[in-house]
Amino acid sequence: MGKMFYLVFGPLLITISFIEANPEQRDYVYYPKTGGWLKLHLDRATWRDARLTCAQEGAVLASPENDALEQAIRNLMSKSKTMKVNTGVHDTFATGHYYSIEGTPLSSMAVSVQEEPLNASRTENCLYLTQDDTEMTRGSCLDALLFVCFTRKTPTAVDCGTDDKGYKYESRTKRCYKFHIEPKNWSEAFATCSDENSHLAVINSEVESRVFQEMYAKVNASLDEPLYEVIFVGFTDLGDHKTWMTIHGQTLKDAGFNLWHPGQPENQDTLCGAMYGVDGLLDDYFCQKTCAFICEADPRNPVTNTDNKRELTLNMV
Ligand SMILES: [Ca+2]
Ligand SMILES: [Ca+2]
Repeated sequence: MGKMFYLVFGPLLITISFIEANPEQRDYVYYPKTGGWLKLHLDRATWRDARLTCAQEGAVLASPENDALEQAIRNLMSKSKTMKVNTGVHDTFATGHYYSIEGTPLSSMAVSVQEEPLNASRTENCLYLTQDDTEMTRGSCLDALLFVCFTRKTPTAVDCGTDDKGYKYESRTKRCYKFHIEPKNWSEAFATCSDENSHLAVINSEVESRVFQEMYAKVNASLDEPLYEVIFVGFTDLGDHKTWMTIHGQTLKDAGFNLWHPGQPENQDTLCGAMYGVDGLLDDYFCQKTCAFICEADPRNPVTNTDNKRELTLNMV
């Protein structure tokens, strides 16, 4: 029976362990103070199933082990108008001895539990967190509730905040970009990025200028017909051919990059912002003419400056 079992189910077991090793963490939100990512599951589950679901995602059923975790859980609850969630705190091992999934005793947690008489059948082995109460409440582990998973692990991919696979994370600037080859005028380029839940790229540093220069060179090398020499980026002239502002209302200097290509700006009928592909320096270009452009997105779970290990991992994605 054992051998037969393996022959039939062996491949399945391998598949399952593969999934566990590669948690799908796209929906996780990074909370810096917790040192990890949290996700509110909007499907109700019993405590057992909730614990299993989190484990399959490489996470644990979240508990308010400290202030940061409690605030993060409550933040997810209030954002989704969730009144009550199950937590990982339970006493299923020994009645009255409450621990989190990770083994932290209730006594050392930031939040206490409501003192109330235990029910006769003593089935309230799980602790719930509710929006209206500062304390946790006892409840049945068999009730199906919403729940939150928590993981300190690095997500398998940075969430660029868009489903568009064309966006790639750039660790040097900690931003996501998509290079659009199809030429569009400046306004169409702006609208295209906006439709993709991003914005026309704004150059905020010499590093970012170099990143765009490299993107231009790489795309250009892959094409049979070379790109035009400039691409649109996110700044315009307010109309006097002197006052250049980014699409976020900053002067170029305040935005962090105001180096012009030699001979630019030319101050004619050229009111839209562009960048020379060859050197990453600024140009003024005709708004109605068409050229390639870059869209820029703010990742939802950016890496922190202090966490070099995490950043190294992300560089390999
Ligand atoms: Ca930028
Ligand atoms: Ca020009």
